[in-house]
Amino acid sequence: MTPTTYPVLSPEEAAAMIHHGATIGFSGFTPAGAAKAVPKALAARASAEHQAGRPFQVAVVTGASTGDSLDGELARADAISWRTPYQSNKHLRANINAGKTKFFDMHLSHLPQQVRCGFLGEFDWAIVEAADITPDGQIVLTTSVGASPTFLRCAKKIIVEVNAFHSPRLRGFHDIYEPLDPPYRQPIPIVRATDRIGSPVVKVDPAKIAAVVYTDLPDETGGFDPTDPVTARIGANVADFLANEITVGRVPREFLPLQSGVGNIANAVLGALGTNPDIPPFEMYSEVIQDSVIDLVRSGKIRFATGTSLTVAQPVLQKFYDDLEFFRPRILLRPQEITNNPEIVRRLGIITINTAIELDVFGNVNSTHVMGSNLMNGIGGSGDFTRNAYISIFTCPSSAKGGKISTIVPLVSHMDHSEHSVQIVVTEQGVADLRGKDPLERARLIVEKCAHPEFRDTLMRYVELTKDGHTPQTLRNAFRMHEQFLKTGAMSATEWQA
Ligand code: 0RQ
Repeated sequence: MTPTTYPVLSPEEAAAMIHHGATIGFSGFTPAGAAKAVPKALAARASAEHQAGRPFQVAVVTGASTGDSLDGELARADAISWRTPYQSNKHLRANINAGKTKFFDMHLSHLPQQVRCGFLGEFDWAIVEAADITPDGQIVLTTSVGASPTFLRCAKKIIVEVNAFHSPRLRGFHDIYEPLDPPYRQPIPIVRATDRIGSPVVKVDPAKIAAVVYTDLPDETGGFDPTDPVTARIGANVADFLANEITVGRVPREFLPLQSGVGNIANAVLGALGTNPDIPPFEMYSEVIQDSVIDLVRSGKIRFATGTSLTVAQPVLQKFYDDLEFFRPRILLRPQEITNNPEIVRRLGIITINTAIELDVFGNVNSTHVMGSNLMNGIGGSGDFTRNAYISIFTCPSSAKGGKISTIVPLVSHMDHSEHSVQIVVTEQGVADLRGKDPLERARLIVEKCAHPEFRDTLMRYVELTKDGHTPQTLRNAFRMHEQFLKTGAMSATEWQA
């Protein structure tokens, strides 16, 4: 429908309305559905202001990571004062690690409530991509929902990028539901992954819409690396583990909904689950719907998939649009507050699969910081799902950086998920089932089953160094492998101090 009632502006005119110091909630959860034209124009404006000797920075809040036109352009223009809750852009990451941009890492399910309750201050603008908008303020979102419903309700003013690249027929692929805040919160009435509880559109006050900007821009999603022997082995190990859980009766025969993280490994794991004949057709209650999910929905292995973003490569999105009516009853996008909601994750009994940067012999996981200091991406939704899982699985290759780093270490250099939330560890070497094990048993199992052979003896010697206490940690040695890497560029030849 033509939004005749709203001012139609160019991206530059829209960006000119935004003042230095503004706090902006942008649509986007991964590059899917991210605002594109206005943030790019805003970056150009910031650069011009800087050249004229004037300060210009804004606070950027999104659903999760975004595309290069948003995080990349604004970071390169040094236009972001602070950023939350997640990012994965190399330029922004560099600014954050150099201390130029303030970043705080948040559980993604927490964000919308914290925005509504004022924890992050007032929001001046919501800048949101839409497939369609009606004169009475009904917005059809595009390939992600993220935190957009909350930004749209809480921000003082709204700019809508109506992107012709996305089909207006996307109406019906979203289930928009915002819970009331405490003390008025009610149970969220989802008891099956397929339940719809909300509205297909976000309804906003039309008076708040300051501009509509017309665009025709693809999502800036990248593809995945082809599966290699290591990621294929990790995928096969996860699939075999889950098939055996069904055989022995710890997972019901009809299976349970799955959550799977983002990235190459997660994509390979889903591919392996799809080809394992002992895994029955299943449902996904996840955060990001990746390429492999679309293939599996088409083949019937995935009966239904719900997430907060549809993050797929362009050819895959094109095929999805070409066959929209096939996918309509099978794919549903929800706010991140609902996909990642602990209440629902626990109720549905979700099996969660996420990736670690490193994990320690006792089962603590670091998902976010390299060598304890440098931010990679952020915790994302991994904590929301892991902490509340029916079975929580962490995967990673047993070594990184061409074998110079053991991803299994005595003590994680930064902790995101504690041993209490981590049940199964999977590398290409094998599977460590930590359920019902004490710290020493866990340590022996992780080293024996999951460590790279190059580091296995060294790690086992660490585990056996001390018999003191409940958790056999020796503090003087706990970061020796990290120190060895920082000193020599490799963790091999680490010696333990007696
Ligand atoms: O570096 O990019 O320079 O090659 O980390 O590692 O092996 O390609 O794995 O793409 O699956 O990402 C944990 C980062 C894994 C991701 C992480 C280096 C490695 C490489 C990437 P290069 P891989 P993936 C819900 C789930 C947190 C959020 C989350 C992530 C790069 O999965 O961000 O779980 N997770 N969300 O070389 C030094 C180590 C390393 C290391 C890996 N021990 N030391 N570098 N790398 N291990 C979804 C959302 O929340 C959106």
